[in-house]
Amino acid sequence: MKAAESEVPDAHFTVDKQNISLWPREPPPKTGSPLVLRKPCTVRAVVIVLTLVVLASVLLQAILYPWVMGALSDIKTNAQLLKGRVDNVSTLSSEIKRNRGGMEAAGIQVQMVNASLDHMHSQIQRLETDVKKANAQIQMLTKSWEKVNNLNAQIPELQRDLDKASALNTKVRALQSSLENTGKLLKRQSDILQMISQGWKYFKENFYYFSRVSKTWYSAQQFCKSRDSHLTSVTSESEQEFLYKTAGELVHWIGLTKTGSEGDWYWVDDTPFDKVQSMRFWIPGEPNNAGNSEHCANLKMSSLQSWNDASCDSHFLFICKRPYNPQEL
Ligand SMILES: [Ca+2]
Repeated sequence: MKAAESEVPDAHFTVDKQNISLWPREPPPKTGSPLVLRKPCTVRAVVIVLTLVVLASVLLQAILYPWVMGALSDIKTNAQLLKGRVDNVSTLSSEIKRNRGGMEAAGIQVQMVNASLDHMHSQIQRLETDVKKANAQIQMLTKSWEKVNNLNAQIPELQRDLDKASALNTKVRALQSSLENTGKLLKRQSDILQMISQGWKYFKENFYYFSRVSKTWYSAQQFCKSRDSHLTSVTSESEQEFLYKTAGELVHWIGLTKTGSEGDWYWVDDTPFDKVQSMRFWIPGEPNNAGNSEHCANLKMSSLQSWNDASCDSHFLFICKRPYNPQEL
């Protein structure tokens, strides 16, 4: 090649008046020289072609470069977009993975929710059953309430009947009490009549028996005891009056005696002897304990002052006294 370059002079290029010339490094030949025009046409054509090629190449470069650069820029942009999309796809993939885990958890929760829904459904069915039962009970209660209302309406009338019944009951009790009292009175009358028929006399809740035979004081007391009584005691002026009037003018033993020749007087039926109150019933001057042997008392006079002390062995009529006791008769 170097040898070829050394042998072939450098060519120069110029454009003169629409004529393109190619010549060696030496100064260019003067125009209009007939010697230069003699170079072979082939070389000139080649040079022209080459020049055209170079020009075309330059023009192409000038034309294509911006397009290529733009294309490259677009490619870069597309590549960046692609990279971004790839990144997005990667992000989406990771998100999908995370969402998949979330979906699984959500699936479990959905199952749990389904189980809860089933449970709630069964509870709702039970509640429906309970509500039906409650409705049935409400209907029964309503019917019962209607019955109660009907009864309530009858209450005033029943109250009036009850008041009447109460008043009647009060009357019945009064009648019953009256009847009981009447029964007691009848029994009392019957008892008294029975005792009177046996020779007893009745005075202020006591029966008195006036004997028809004479006895000593002791024998008389024994007789009275055999008939559930004692020789009589005297505890009031009215009783004294009843006794002496019934006895008439006849002497009767009464139940007053002494514990001894010098003892105190006492009633044989255990009635307490009131010495002071009894002073008014003695005959004036009595008791004189004549012969120091008068230790029993009798009813001697037909007056309030009628008592006399006499010998207990003397024989006189006597008076027995028996309190009226409905339980004993
Ligand atoms: Ca006397």
